[in-house]
Amino acid sequence: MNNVFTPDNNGVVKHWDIFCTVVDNYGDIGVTWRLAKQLVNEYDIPINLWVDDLLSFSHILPKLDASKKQQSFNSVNIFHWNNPLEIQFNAGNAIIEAFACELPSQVKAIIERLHLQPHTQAPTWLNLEYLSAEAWVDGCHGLPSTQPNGVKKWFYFPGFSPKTGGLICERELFNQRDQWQADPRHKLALFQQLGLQGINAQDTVISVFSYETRALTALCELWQTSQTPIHALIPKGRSLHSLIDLLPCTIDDLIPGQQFTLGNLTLHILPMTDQNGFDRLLWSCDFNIVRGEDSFLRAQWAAKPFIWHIYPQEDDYHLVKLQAFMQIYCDNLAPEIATTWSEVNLAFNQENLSAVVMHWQQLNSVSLPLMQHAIKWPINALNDADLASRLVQFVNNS
Ligand code: TRH
Repeated sequence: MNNVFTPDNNGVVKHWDIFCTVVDNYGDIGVTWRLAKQLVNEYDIPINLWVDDLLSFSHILPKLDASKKQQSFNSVNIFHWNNPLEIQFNAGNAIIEAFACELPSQVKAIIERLHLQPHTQAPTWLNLEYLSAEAWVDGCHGLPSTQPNGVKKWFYFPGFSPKTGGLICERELFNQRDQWQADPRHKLALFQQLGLQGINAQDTVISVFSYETRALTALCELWQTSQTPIHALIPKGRSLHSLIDLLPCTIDDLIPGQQFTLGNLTLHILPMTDQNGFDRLLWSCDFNIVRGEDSFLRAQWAAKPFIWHIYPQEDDYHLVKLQAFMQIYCDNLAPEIATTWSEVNLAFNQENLSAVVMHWQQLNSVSLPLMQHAIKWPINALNDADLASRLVQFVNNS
C-alpha cells in the first residue's frame, strides 16, 4: 500500500512524518498526536503519524479503529507502524522520531540514500525530546549529532525559555479557554454530558489524573471531612489503585459515571475523552492533579492551580526536574504562596502524607493569589512563540 503523500511533478515533497512508540501510558502518543494536529491545522503541513500501539492511542482518540492499518482523523494520516513497515514510506521535508524511538531500518536507509544523492534535499531528521525545565536544555536544544550513516540528526528540546524549542500550544487555545470559563453553564453542561451527577456551580471540583500514590489516599481522607462539598473526578486508571480501600468494588467493576459518597467528598468515575474533551475538563475544575508531560502542560494552559505528579525516574531524578519547574513557576510569586504551592507538590511526589495534608490545608489561605498567578502564567511561559512555530522555523532553516 502506498502512503498518501508522494512527490509532485517537480520532485517537491512537503509532508512530514512523525514516528511514535508507546512506551507506557498515554504521554508519548498524547504529545505526538497533539503536535500532528496542530501542524496540519495551523501550518497546512501534511502529516503522517506512525504509531506502534493503536489500542493505547484509541483511549485518547475513541473514534480510532485499532484494527485498521491506515486511517485519517483531523486531516492527519495515522499509520500503524509495524516492523518491517507494511506501508510504503516516502520521505518528505522532515522526519521526527519522538522521544528517541528507533526509526525503522527502511526509513533510515531512505534517509541515507537521499543524503548521498547529489542535488537532492534530504529530509530534516529530528529527535523530539521530553519536556524539562532544567537549565541545561538551553545549551542542548538544536544540537546536531552525526549518525553512522553520515546524516545529521537534530536534537529538539521543548522547554520554557526562549533558547529552547518551546511548548505545545495551539493558536486559539487561550481564547477558547477564556470563552469557556466566562460562563459557568459550560462546566455544568460538560459534567452532565460526562454523566456526572449532583455537582452544583459553587461546589469544589478537582480532576485527578495521577499515578498511584498514597498521597492521593491521604488527600481523599482529608476531603471527606471538608466543610463544603468536594467532587473528585477520576478516570478509570492508575489513580484509582490508591483509592481501592475507599471503593466498594474492584477497579475492573467500576463504570464511568458511577459515584461514591464519602462524607463531604463525592468520587466520580470519569469517562476518558479525546484531548479536546480533556482540555475542557481541566478548564472546568477548580484544581487539577495531573501527571507526565502533556496533561502537566494542559493544566498550566487551563489557568487553574494544579499539582504535578511527575513521571518517576531512577535515583529520584524526577525530583530534580520537579524542582527546576517549581523554581521557574514560582519566580515572581510572593514567598508564602511559592512555599505553600511547592511544598504541596513536593509532598505529593514524595508520598509524605502528613506534609501533603498540612500544605493542602494551607493552600486555602493563598487560593486567590495562586489563582491569579495561574491566570498570568501561560502567557509568561510561552515566551515569544509556541513549539510548533519554532519547529517549523527550525526545519525551514536547516
Ligand atoms: O500518560 P502519561 O503518564 O504519560 C507519560 C509521560 O508522558 C512521561 O513523560 C512518559 O515518559 C511516559 O508517559 C511514557 O501522562 P501525560 O503525558 O499527561 O499524557 C496523557 C495524555 O492523555 C495527554 O495527552 C492527555 C490525554 N488524555 C486524554 O486525551 N483524555 C483523557 O480523558 C485523559 C485522562 C488524558
